[in-house]
Amino acid sequence: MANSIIDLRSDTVTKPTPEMRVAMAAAEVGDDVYLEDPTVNRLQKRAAAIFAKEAALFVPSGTMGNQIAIRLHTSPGQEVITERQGHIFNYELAAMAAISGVLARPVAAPHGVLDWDLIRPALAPDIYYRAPTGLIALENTHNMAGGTVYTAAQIEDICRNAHGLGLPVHMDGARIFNAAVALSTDVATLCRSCDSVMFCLSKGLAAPVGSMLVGSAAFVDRARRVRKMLGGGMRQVGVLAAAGLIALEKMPARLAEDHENARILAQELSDLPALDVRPEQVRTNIVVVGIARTGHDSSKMVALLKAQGLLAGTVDAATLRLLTHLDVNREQIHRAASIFRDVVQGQGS
Ligand code: TLP
Repeated sequence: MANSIIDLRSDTVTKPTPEMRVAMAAAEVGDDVYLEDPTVNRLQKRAAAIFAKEAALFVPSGTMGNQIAIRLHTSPGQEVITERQGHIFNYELAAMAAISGVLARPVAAPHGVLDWDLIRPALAPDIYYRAPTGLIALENTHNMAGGTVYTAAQIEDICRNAHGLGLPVHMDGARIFNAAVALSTDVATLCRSCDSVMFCLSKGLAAPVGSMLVGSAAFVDRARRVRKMLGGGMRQVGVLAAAGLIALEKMPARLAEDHENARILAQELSDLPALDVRPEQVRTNIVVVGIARTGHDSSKMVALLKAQGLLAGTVDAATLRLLTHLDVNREQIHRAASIFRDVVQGQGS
């Protein structure tokens, strides 16, 4: 039965809440390319205020938000320092090369969390045959490393060093509210020193579509032009912004529940010797599961779990990724763990 499927592939699968649907139907709208959509304008104002930045821009996706930022912070022929498992490096179709003419300089970091000692050696020396470093891009929470978090102090240290060299720092904060909740802080504090921040309304915050790009007024003004160039200028988009406003105002408060579910899931899976799970490293809503000892690769494992009604995502051939979210409850978390138990013990194959 379709409704008995437990979908832990991503928090992107969340459906808009009934309150969002009502707000979408009632949304006041206008042509946002003329800056005349009152609901979009309200959402942008609120996002800027919550992040304590001058301005914000509604964009169709996290990818577009990140790529607009890269385009604005860099010049063709430069490099962007990113963590080796980072989203902008691995999952955005080489867009930084295609759109901005820049090259990623990936740096591996424990749990996906960079620091200045790791970044320093990756900075291009000032030699005519090396591509200059143009930008440092951080990811908080770090998706593929398992929802790991940068603290405000770690971010500030990177920004202070980067700014000392005249380098901007962009935050891929697709799940920045998860990080803030895990750290018992707020997003403004976490992103205080970042030159730009992208965050998603459509992941754990459950809006159907949309992300925000936040920064200075001048940056957002230029970002609006690049968004238009990329085909992201939208018209009566207040119908989406209305859901985004509810996502922004109301949904962060429930993320702790997702984090608790992720910890419980990790704990239960760690009882299975065939799996490699570290519950103590689960800080937010992402659980990575090493499956090398099961004798199956990720695609086989995903198929076996799916046959039992559990949808899982993959990081690589030996690692699965499970995300908790609004549309999965505690009972389903226990059931997911028991499906894993059956599959690794050979009863589900
Ligand atoms: N992440 C998706 C997939 O693309 C992997 C997911 O299911 O987690 N930054 C980060 C850190 C992300 O996790 C994502 C999406 C994005 C950017 C891009 O957002 P969208 O999908 O809106 O373009």
